[in-house]
Amino acid sequence: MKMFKQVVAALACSLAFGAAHAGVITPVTLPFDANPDHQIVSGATYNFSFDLTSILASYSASSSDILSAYIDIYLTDPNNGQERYSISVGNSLQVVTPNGNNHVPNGNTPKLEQINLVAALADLKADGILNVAISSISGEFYFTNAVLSAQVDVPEQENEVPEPASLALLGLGLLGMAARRRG
Ligand SMILES: [Ca+2]
Ligand SMILES: [Ca+2]
Repeated sequence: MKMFKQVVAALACSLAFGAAHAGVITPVTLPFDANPDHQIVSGATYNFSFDLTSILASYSASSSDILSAYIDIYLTDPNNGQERYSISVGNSLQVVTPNGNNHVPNGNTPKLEQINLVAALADLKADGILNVAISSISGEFYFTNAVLSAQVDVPEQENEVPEPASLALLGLGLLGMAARRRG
């Protein structure tokens, strides 16, 4: 029985060592493109989502972490005129509404609205999905595309070959056990 406990202790030590890997910080960029560009008229809302699991299949809130993230949203106003918009990120956890009455410069040169995720970061972390809603308060404009950029801490593969260090620890444990049996 004592010997059994020592073997278990040696194994537990080995396994604990193997599981203590730091994750890998992975920069991720996830594009979303409206093709053709999507016109958002006065009073209308355009909804879309980013889904990190589409490019990080192993992502889960319990095993991964998102250290930081931001989204770039590109808008154009080829029909010109004044317009005001509101962008809701993470189901209204963050809402951005610029000042002024001409939120998108007239013409085909895109306006970049960059939103650093703060309150909405938890929403993205929860399941890897982030909802974005672009609403026109007044006037019309076009949504062209958006990009999610994130620093994700993903775990290493679980089915990797045991590390030499783990095997060495296991070996030491077994040697120690053998020594005790002799002594
Ligand atoms: Ca316009
Ligand atoms: Ca405009």
